[in-house]
Order: sequence, then C-alpha cells, then structure tokens
Amino acid sequence: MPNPQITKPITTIVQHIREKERSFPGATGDLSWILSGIALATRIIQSYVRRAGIADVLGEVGTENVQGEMVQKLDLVANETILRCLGYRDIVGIMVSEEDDEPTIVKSPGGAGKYIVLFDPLDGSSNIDVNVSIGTIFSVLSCRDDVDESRGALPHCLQRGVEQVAAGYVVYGSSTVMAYTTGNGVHMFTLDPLIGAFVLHTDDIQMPNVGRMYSVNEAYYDSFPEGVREYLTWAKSSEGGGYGLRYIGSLVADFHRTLLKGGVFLYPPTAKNPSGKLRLLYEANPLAFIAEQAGGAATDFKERILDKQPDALHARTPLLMGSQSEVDRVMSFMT
Ligand code: P6P
Repeated sequence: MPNPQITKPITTIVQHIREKERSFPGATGDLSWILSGIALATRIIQSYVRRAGIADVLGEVGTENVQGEMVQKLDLVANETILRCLGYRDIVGIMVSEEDDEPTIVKSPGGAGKYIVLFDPLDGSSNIDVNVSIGTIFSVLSCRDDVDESRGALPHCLQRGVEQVAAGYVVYGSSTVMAYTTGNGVHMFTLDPLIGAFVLHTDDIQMPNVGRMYSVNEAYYDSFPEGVREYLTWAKSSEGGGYGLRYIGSLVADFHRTLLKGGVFLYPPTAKNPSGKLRLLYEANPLAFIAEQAGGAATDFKERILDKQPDALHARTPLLMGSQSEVDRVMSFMT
C-alpha cells in the first residue's frame, strides 16, 4: 500500500534545473550552479529576516546607497551574503548590486567568468522594521564575446532584458518562496524549514489573464500621466466594475500577488521620479522576464521592458506589469 502522505516527489531547485536542462542539448549545468548559489544565499538571508527583532539587524546603518536611500542593516547583510555565496562560483565573472556603485569583477569576463549576476539583495527593505514581506530579485546575463577586455565590465552589464538567461525572485513572506525562469516557464518553490531546502510546489505557473486588482501608490496621483489618471478613474467607476486596490509598497510582494492572482502593478513616472523609481537592470528586467514567461506583460507605459537598452547601471524606469488584458487596458488609456 503506497504511503498516502507522499502525494508527489520532493523536487529541489537543483534537481529541477537538471531535469529541465536534460531537455536542452548542450546545457552545461551552469545555471543550476548559479541558481543553487542563489538558493544558498537566500536561505541565509531568510534566517536573518526571520530573526530581525532579536538579531541586531534592524534599523539603518547611517549611510546612503547609490540610490540616495538610507541603507538598512539587513541590506548589507543580504548584499554581503550574495557576494560571498556567488563570488566563489567559478563561472560568475561580474556581480552588480543595487547597493554597490560599480560592478564587482570577480573573474575576467572573457575567461572562466562567463556570467553576470545582477541583483537587488533586499528589495523593500524600508518595510523590514514593520514586518512586511520583502524580497531578493536577481537577473543572469552572459558576458558578451564581442567586447574588448579594455572596456571593463560596463558593456557586459548594459544589455537589454531580452538577453537574460535566467531571472527570479525570493519573497520572504509568511513562507519563503522562490520563483525562477530560464526561458522555459516559471517554476515556484517553497523553502521547507524542516529540511532547509527549496521544494517545488508549482511547475510552469501561468498568470491569470484577467484580474480586477490594481496596485499603485495613489499618493502620487496628481503627478501621474493623464492616461494613468483616466484609467484609475475608470477602474473605480461603476463602469469599471469593481476593481480592488492592493498596494504593499514592496515590489516583490506586489509582483508575487499579481503573478498568482492576476491584475496590474503600476509605478508610473511621478514628479519625484520622472523616469520612474524602479531599477531597470535588477528589478524591472527580471520581473518582466518572469511576467512574460507566465503569459503576462511588462512595459514602461511606452515600450516593452525587455526591449529597453539600459544607458546606466542603476537606470530607473516606469513600470506597468501584470495580466496581459489588464496591461492592454491601461495602455488603451495612454494617448
Ligand atoms: P513608494 C521599496 O522601497 C521599493 O523600491 C519597491 O519595493 C516598492 O515597489 C517601491 O519602492 C515603493 O515605492 O514610492 O510607493 O514608497
């Protein structure tokens, strides 16, 4: 009599990647090696997040990062953890962090260091002290083979989102969940604290094509583009038909909900951030890759996020992302 408790195999991230890679001739196992490094780093980060009230990791460090934001102690813990867990993986050449002004060159891009890992180590960190979900976002690019080594790391980093070879996020919420894609669907894992491993719970996630939920910080309403204001008026009207508003103020948490429940997330240009607040390379691009792989869409209210050519390491972008039909609906108001 089979054990009724074992309803499906326990699949860890590395197993999952290897199984997926087997269906791709020539797959080298590189991505599984990078993703297992990210899984290790985020398991360590979550151990600090879960102890924030008792471990000395709450509050600000007292310095500003390149974004002009006050650095939280946990930001530094997360940043150092990822640099340490990935920096010694032989295939990682360059690392780009929201917390660091410049790229960290771990190995010469032309040699063994074939990949670039770009990450926001702890997005939403201002929410740490009030126990709101926060997250880690990562993007993986291949180093270019047409760039002379004398030009340094930047040309390898400033690639469009369509060039990503992998992307994902970890949300430290009521449970710790990781989602990743390598371009063959979006796969989601939950960290099982009993065994200390991320275990597969949903393969090939599809974002609902419709979702009557919008997610935006309406405090900036007056400085939104006219089309966005018109959309919001419609969504709240009887003609719009009962949209709900959910806004956590933590990108990874707002995105995770949108991926699972559908709807649309908006961070339009504002007077305070006329080019948008969110960063292209290590926030918008990886989440846009995930959104599209799950059947959704992501634009900057004008063009597809993944087609944008970055002009700077910490370039910002407006972001409209979510269910295809909901993104289309917002765009129908943009003249
Ligand atoms: P606002 C957190 O600081 C963050 O970078 C994202 O996680 C989040 O979506 C956004 O800023 C919230 O910004 O202006 O609404 O507080």
